[in-house]
Amino acid sequence: MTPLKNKIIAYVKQRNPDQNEFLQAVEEVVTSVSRVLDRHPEYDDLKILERMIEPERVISFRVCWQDDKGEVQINRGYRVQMNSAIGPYKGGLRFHPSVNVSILKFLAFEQIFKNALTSLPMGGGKGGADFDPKGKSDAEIMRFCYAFMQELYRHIGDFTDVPAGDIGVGSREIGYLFGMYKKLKNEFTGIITGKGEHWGGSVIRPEATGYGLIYFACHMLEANGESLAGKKCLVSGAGNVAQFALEKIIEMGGIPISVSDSSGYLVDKDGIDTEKLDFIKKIKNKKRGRIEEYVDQYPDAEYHETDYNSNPLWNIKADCAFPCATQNEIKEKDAQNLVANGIQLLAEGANMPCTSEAIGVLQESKVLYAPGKCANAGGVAVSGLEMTQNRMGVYWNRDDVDEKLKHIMKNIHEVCLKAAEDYGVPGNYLEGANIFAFLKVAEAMKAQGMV
Ligand code: NDP
Ligand code: 2IT
Repeated sequence: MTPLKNKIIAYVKQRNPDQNEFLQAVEEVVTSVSRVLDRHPEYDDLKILERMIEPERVISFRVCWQDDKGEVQINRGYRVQMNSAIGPYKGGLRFHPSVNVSILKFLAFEQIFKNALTSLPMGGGKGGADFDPKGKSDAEIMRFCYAFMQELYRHIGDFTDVPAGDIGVGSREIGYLFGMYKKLKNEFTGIITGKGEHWGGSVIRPEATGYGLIYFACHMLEANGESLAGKKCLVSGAGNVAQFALEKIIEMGGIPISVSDSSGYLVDKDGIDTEKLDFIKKIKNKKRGRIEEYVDQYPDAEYHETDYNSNPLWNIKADCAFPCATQNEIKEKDAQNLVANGIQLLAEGANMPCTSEAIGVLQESKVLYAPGKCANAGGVAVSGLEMTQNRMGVYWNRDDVDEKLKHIMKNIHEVCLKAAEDYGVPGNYLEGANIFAFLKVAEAMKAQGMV
């Protein structure tokens, strides 16, 4: 390890004991930043990285609500306002029982870099609650969202902090959250993105992360004289990001052969086509049903429960892999399996789905690898476009937004490769993304002084 890496890791460990996910996210960035600091010692003198690692504000609050049986329930709500150097805090809300400060800090830290890459003026933030939406009635979801917003509304605003969705928070939850904000403040402003098309939302926001991921992957392949046509693709997850990644893979002529959820994974060697994808949406979108139900309709497909130590999903022969479920779902052994089966490309739809050991295996084996902060930035990019539309009071149609999304993903691809080239690590998307984004945010922090 370099002296800088040692210093920063020791510092983060000492100040944030037990925050393993946050430490992992920071560790990944430090190597890239040391390359920058060699050329820009002024950022070291100003302790820019140390400042980026310290959230500007962490808000933690009680969320008290009543379930359908009349019982009182208590959850923990959070908002991590990480960095506002280049714009208002921006990032999703996650409702999942695993949510804690370490996970939200890792997500908020990644979001600083991702948002900087979009070329739009957005700072980094993330929030959520340790609430489990699984098995909850619609009325319970509504009461929880209302209770959550009754505290969060004090801390957000269209020029302060603009949340959106993430795991467990989709269009239904955004509707309830926005409704309560509007009632409390008596104003209709763009304080959250992912709204419905007819009440301030942007078309293509639901599709944007999955579509953007596949646009990005196509650029990676194109840069290597290849295309997605005819390529077999492994996809994990079956939620928002996975569904629209599948849709775009099919449109681009690729052949998706898997999906998964927190119970298990499904392989359909004949390929998942549009009709089968519609069935997946039917299973997952209303009631968060189990992906296992797919085999009732398509008995040639195989369903298996997941083994968390080494997930057999990643041991299926394919050309491209798109993890779209959650953090650390691809471990070292999974990456070794992917490589042994000749995988060409892995682009992250989820945030930090590969452990650092897994990334090491992919990079050593020269697999085309793109981290979430560049490959899944399409979602927050269209959120940024939604903010612009809200402020201007305009409506952009599907073609307008899709064109802008394509342009943004192409630009991210270019700036990552250029930064990687400039800093002597050609073709390395991870280094390129970190270097480009760090430079941009660091320059803004330097200009704004010691705030
Ligand atoms: P959804 O809640 O819509 O879907 C999540 C999917 O992943 C579900 O299939 C879920 O299974 C599965 N999953 C969740 N947690 C686990 C777990 N611990 N183990 C195994 N499977 C799990 O979320 P999204 O699709 O929105 O988010 C997926 C990933 O993409 C996350 O990492 C998120 O941070 C990232 N992301 C999302 C963006 C967005 O715009 N929504 C933007 C950029 C990144 P089950 O149904 O059983 O819960
Ligand atoms: O991880 C992410 O980029 C998101 N969950 C989307 C954030 C947003 O503000 O649209």
